[in-house]
Amino acid sequence: MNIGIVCYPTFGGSGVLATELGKALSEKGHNIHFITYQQPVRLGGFHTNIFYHEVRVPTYPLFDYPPYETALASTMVDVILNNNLDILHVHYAIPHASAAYMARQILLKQGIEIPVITTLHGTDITLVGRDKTYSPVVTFSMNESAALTAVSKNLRDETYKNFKIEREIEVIYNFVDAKRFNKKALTPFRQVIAPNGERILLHASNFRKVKRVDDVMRIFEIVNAKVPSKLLLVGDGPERSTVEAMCRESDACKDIRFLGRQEEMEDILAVSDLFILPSEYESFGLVALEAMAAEVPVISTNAGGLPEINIDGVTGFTSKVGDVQSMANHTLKIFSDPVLFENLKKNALAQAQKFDIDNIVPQYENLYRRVLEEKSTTVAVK
Ligand code: GMT
Repeated sequence: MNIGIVCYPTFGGSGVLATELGKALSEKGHNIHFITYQQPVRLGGFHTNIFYHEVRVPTYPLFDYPPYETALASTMVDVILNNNLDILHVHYAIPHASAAYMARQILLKQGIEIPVITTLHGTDITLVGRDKTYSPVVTFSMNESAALTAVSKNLRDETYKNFKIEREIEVIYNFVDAKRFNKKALTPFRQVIAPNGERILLHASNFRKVKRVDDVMRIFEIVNAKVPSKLLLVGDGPERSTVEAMCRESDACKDIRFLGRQEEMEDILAVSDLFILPSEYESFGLVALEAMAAEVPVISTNAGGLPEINIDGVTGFTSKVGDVQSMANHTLKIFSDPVLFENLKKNALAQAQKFDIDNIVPQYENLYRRVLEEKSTTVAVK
């Protein structure tokens, strides 16, 4: 199949997932056309059947807000025509689903029908999409998609609750390449970070408010006072300076490293003991799944779709949002009980394997085939 994939190219989970999906589909022989404003971060290297089409947004003094959605829809039209795309799969509803709707309408006038699949990832629904400013357009374009998928049951239910959805939302969970993330730790790397055999805690996010990185700091302070430990903070974003200021005031600061954005998460996970994700909301929590694939148990909240991924007492522990004492207690309990720790690691890997790339990518392929079959039936009836 010739498949167009539209996503945000940045470090966010939706872009990562879309990129990994495109790479996996290309390995299965499909031609993948990424349409986005920048080369997706996880794309890397040269792939014979992956193509990247950059959306350029010409500016003009009149434009206080350059019209990205219009540029995107026009680029979609060009890419579909030039490359004979069979299907367009957009990740993150805003503004990708409405731009795809526009491209589809333009092409219908030329007698070309391109089915659009929209995958909802989280904040497009829970934070941004629910805003009245966006809601009518998001609702309309979701309903107009040939298929609508959500990355967890929680996100599906939230979408039904908050929008007037007139069609089925299918759940296709996010995935991980379990083999790739299951790496052996590089001993010298671990020795540099934790020279005296300290425990290593890890958090990775885009440092937005929803991630509650300040709670990571509070959890670490409690743990660090009892167990020699180090904290690695991966990522960057709006809350980073606040958290760095907190760090400066803390006795634990000497044991904390801000690593900034990192591409090789598997190497960092390989030296980590526990992953901390105290988010206010996660539709899924792809980073938690990547941690599990690296046999790193997860201490998280029970918000959103997290309990679907991190099973309390099995792959890690879940607590109420903001309950830093509970998350710290769980961490200390794990560090004091080697049998529990080993079981959690083993279970985390087994859980990640259920979400392995080889199990999930075929679900998208089946969806594409079904949508294309439905399209040909509709055309035949007409
Ligand atoms: O919050 C982020 O990390 C970014 C955001 C995105 O759109 O890239 O992530 C959302 O999509 C990811 C991939 O499906 C999910 O794993 C994250 O849980 C989800 N974030 C939220 O729901 C806050």
